[in-house]
Amino acid sequence: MPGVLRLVLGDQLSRGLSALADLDAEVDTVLLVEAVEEATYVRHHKKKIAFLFSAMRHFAEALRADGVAVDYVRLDDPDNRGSLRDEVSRAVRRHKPKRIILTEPGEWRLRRDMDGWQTEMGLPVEIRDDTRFFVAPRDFAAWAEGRKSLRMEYFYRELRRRTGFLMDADGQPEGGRWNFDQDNRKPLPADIEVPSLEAVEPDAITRAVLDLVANRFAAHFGDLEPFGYAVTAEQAEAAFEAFVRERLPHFGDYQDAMAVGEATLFHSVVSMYLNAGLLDPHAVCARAEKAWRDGQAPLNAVEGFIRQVLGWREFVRGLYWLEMPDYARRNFFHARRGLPEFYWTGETEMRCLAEAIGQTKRNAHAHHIQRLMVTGNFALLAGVHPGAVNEWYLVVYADAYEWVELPNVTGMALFADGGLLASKPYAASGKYIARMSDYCAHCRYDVKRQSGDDACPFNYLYWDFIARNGDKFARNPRMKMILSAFGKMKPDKVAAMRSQAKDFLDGLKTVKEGEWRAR
Ligand code: FAD
Ligand code: DLZ
Ligand code: SF4
Repeated sequence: MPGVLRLVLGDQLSRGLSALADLDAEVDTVLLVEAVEEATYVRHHKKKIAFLFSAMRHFAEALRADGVAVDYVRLDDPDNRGSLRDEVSRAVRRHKPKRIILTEPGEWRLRRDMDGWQTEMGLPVEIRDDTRFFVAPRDFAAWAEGRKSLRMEYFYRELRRRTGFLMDADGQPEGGRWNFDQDNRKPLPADIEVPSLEAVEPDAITRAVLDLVANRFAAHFGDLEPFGYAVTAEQAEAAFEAFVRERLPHFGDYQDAMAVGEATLFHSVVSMYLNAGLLDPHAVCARAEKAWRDGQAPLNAVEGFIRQVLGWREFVRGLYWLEMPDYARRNFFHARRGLPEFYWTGETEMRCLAEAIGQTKRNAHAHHIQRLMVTGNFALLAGVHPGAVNEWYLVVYADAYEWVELPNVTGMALFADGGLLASKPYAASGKYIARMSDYCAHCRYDVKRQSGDDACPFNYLYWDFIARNGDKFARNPRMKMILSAFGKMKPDKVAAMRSQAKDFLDGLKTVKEGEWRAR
């Protein structure tokens, strides 16, 4: 009897996936494909490819152990034609299924491609909602309908009410407030001990994948080894438990802090597991809430964590599907510059950037404030083309898929959507970085100086950015104070900063526009 061919993508490694919901192990086949096209449509970080391939292979093994028929196409299979579409087509010829079932993918380009599959394959293709998220794209669209502006905070409150997370018996937010962000901006005390992340020892499956990636993707960005990420749901759950035990209690307080040599501080480092399906967003929110109810972590930490997963993660996904495909072309400030070469090498005298990029190269991870206020902020101030910035972020992070990467870069870091996601640009001078980190104390530049040889580039670039773009946010009430401070500056001071900004930007070695498109 012909069964169903069920496709599972590399970022859909969940046993509860909608495409597997009514699996009949007697007749159905689950298909997983290592597709060179998925690994190279942007040239993903080596560690990201290794993480996904190893997690895919482990997922396939676990299904097989449960008696499920799995057809797993390896990258080095001589018959592998390299794209998901061609491999599904080939699998249809092998298995002659009655239909194909899959869960909607996380990227628009693939979703559009799938529109043609039914005709091409000549059999029904059923695309199911991705029920691992709290909100379906159509429900987000209904929420957004008719609203003048879309703000995460209101969306988040609705989800708190709907899910009951951190709500009291009277339907009010626990602690009397929806949001404890004000309490979550402490710089790191010098004497605090930061727990280290435990690495998972690569097993035989991971070692084979590491060899494959070393051979096939040697020219891609990033360090492949040491590799210590979790590659199974059980390992990811253990990593999350370690976070709850050791780092969640301080997560809120030091959420925005940065420190030399400290890659992850009190962050969870679970985004790659959540996005690939090894962890379940409902379960991690429930576990974090339990930690608060059991007295293991304070409310500001737990609310902060739940807000990221329930609020931001869902909000950016809703916005992505609402605004695509136009969203990928937004460029509010008409930024044109190529990406500075140091984004690919980490070689810069600016310590904050060297730290964030060096870490990214080693770990395929950097935490939120580094992504937003260091690499993102610099790209915003320097006027780098959003296409080039988006490509970099999509390549370098193990958690990056366009549904989550694009709104964070285009909307949050670059304000390239003109304020759809953020109410004002997250532009900042070196003062912010000095307040939230010890980077400046270890930098050749002087964060207190605004012009002159040793002046921190973030300072004069910031005021040059305000001078260049002030007219574009003149009516934004949240920019009023800055514009007024700028208006009061002495003209010769402004001229000195702008001239230094021009020299600095002219001297930047960049990857030219066009070149990044070809990568
Ligand atoms: P934690 O700080 O411990 O936060 C907990 C979880 O909340 C994360 O694992 C993540 O799932 C979720 N989360 C937190 N902030 C966001 C956010 N703004 N949007 C969506 N989810 C969020 N996150 C990605 O998952 N993929 C990306 O490609 C990505 N690109 C980003 C690019 C820029 C410019 C910025 C500013 C942020 C980006 N983020 C992205 C969001 C955030 O930086 C990462 O989710 C976070 O740093 C991952 O580390 P963590 O697991 O330790 O997070
Ligand atoms: C990111 C990625 C990579 C590197 N490789 C594969 C792959 O070989 N096979 C696969 O099914 N998925 C892969 N992925 C994840 C897909 O790119 C992802 O499913 C889409 O971008 C949609 O989110
Ligand atoms: Fe970065 Fe400026 Fe501080 Fe140096 S002085 S670390 S460039 S903010």
